[in-house]
Amino acid sequence: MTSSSGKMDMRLVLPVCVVLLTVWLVVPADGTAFSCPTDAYDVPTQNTPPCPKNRGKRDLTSDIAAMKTEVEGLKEKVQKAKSDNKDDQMEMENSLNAEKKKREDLANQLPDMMKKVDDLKTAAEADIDNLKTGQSEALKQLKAKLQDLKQKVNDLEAKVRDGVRIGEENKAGKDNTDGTSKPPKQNKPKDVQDCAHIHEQSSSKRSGLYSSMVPGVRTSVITYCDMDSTKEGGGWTVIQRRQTGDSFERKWNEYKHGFGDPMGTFWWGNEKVHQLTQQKPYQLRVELQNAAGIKRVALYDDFKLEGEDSKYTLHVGKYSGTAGDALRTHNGNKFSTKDQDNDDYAPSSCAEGYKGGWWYNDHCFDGNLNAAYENEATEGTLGYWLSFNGYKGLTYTAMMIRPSDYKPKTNSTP
Ligand SMILES: [Ca+2]
Repeated sequence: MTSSSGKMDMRLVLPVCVVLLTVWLVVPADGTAFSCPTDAYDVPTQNTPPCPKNRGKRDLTSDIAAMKTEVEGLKEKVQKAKSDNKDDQMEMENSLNAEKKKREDLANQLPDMMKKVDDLKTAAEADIDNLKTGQSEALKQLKAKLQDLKQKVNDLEAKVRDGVRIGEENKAGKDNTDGTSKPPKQNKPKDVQDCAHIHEQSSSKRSGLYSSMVPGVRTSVITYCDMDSTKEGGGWTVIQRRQTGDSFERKWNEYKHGFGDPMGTFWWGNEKVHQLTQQKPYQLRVELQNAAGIKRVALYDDFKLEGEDSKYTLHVGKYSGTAGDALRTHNGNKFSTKDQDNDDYAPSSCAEGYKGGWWYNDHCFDGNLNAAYENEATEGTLGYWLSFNGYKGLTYTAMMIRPSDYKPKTNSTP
């Protein structure tokens, strides 16, 4: 706009200048036509304007030449203005064209970009689908395994409930009067309180796993029953056995509920023992064997564990047997584990030091069947019974309980 209006102004300047100059030369100040003499200069009258001194024909020619020069200058300026304007216009056009091209390029690229975005989206969706499928497959497999496991557990429970003996098959010959291995009778399924109850039903029952119901314990309990008639007639509920080096360095809750394999090395569980022994008086039978193969037994009347509130405090009554009374100094002691030091030994935790839960006393123990013995490779590693084997490790230990008043029926087995 500015450039255009400048152009217009410059076009008007030339003619206007010519007119003004002519008027200035020709028209007197009062507006009447007047021409000065060319050769002589008259004294001006009142009514005639003074003519410029020495203003002759030559002067006029000179003025016209100057004016021409000025007009030429103006022309040049106009030309330049035109040229500048043209340059501006061209620059603007170039700029517009560049912008237009940029937009066109972008517009051309847009479909490609859209396609790339679509491809990425498709790939991401495919990945998500694969992930979902994979997870669902893994979950399915896990569920199938779980179902399989449940079925196995159900089968096992059914077998136990049906009274099918699971272990100790080799003892069958010894238990049968004719020395042959007859299959066990399929006794009616029956939940019982402990192994003495099972034994009471039929003294011909053999040692192995049975399902028993323990008061205060909601589910049935898999229990190893020792029915060996040479052990005061049998009917023993086994609560501890060590015949392998499996660790007994366990926490409170493991000792509370039990751990291990009832057919092999295991701890039945303090809570179950408490629940049984608070019903009526029980007796305890301890079996020991050392590295030399020597076997010893310790029997205790009035065996009882108090409840968890009392830290399963141990009670043992009168001792009898061949191993010596190593539990005497533990009578009245609380149970301790590596995570619960309830012992009477102030300097440290006996359970931690000897790597097993027990009813530790003020000098840790005299008998401790859950300790780990690691000093001499020539000895056993399964706990101590000082009155039998001193500070040498044992090779086999077992603890079993039975109601004190249980009288096994006379068995016809020789
Ligand atoms: Ca302590």
